[in-house]
Amino acid sequence: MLPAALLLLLTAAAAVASAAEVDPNGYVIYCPCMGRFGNQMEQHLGAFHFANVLGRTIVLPPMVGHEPGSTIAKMTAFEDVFQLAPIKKHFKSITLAEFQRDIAPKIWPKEQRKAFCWTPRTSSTAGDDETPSCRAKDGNPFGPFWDHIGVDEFADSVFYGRPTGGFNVGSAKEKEKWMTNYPASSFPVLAFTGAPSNFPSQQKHWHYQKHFRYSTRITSKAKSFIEDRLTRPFVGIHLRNDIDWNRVCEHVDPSRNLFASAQCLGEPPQDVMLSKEMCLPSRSTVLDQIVEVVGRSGAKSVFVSADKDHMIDEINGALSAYDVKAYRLDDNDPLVSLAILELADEFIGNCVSTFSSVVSRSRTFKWAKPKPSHFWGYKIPDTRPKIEL
Ligand code: GFB
Repeated sequence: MLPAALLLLLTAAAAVASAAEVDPNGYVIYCPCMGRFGNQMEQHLGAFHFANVLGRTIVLPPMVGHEPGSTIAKMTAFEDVFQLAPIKKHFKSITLAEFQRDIAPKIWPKEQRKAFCWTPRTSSTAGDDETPSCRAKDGNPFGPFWDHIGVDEFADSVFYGRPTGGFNVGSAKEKEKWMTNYPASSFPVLAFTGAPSNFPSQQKHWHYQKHFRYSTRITSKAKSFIEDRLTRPFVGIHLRNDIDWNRVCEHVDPSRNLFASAQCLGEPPQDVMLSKEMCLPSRSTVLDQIVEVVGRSGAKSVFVSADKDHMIDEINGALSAYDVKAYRLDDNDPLVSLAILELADEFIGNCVSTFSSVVSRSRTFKWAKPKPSHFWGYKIPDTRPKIEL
């Protein structure tokens, strides 16, 4: 038996050895405060790029969840959703827990915590003499997010819009603006009230999706479902048909991209124009396309992911001639659904939805051989010369 004093010494030494070192290039932390999972993924792609270019360490942010009936967002640790190893291999990053334990106490004391936002945020209750502020903790999910990070209040606000022109750091000149205005020596932590990235994500950043691999818990649930319930080859489909989606599709303008529609139309949109049918496909479009893809690919089963109506009976009716059946997850877990969809042999998604775009990007970039993705109501234009008979 080791004497207690020696044991204590060894434990302390082990803790010191595993403590994260301070990065002299500084840190980026941000709230992915807009939208739900798909929207947040769009924000991560640009924000991770931003931190990479500045040479700063990314504090891996929790995913912000909105549960029905709750007015307080629920935070899920990044590492409960994604594996850390592939992320750490490609991005200088640190978990929030490590940042809070090892880094924040050394370089981010309360009186030096500055919130970064584009311009001051006004409030309806503010008087004329109120000091301009990011009001970083006002509202949900902002307040719950920074509470979770351990920030009771910010000591000051920094409005980066004018000095930097934004978070595009593609050119040396753009990067230089950030380096000179906000050097790590005086700004060790850039704490953004919203992600330092464009929304939706830019095509040039889509390849980063390959580093976001779902946690072992999510992946093993997905693989078990595929093994136990589905028969390969299988078609995975995403139906976005809850009531909130109707309102989004009212904004369809054929001449412009909407949300994630660059995933099928390109950036800027090419050839095909965005249509209401692509955003909110009719039941007959959904059934016809499933039958078409099943027939062409020889699929033996269909996995349906939906936020509201899975249409299982209708799909089974349409596929009765093929002896192919449709299946869904009993608990409708969105993350397990995404993991199944990215493993499907064929995928039909919603071109406008960022939930679908997580899948289509994963399918294109995650595997050695890209997997095909199709979209409701979208037909690739036939540019082959017509042969007159
Ligand atoms: O992921 P998301 O940002 O994509 O938000 P969109 C949609 C959310 O709806 C998902 C749920 O994160 C899920 O919580 N959801 C959607 C699903 N499809 C499915 C599904 O197939 N299965 C399950 N289980 N859940 C945008 C929002 O949605 O829609 C915007 O992010 C806004 O903030 C707009 O609300 C109306 O791009 O599809």
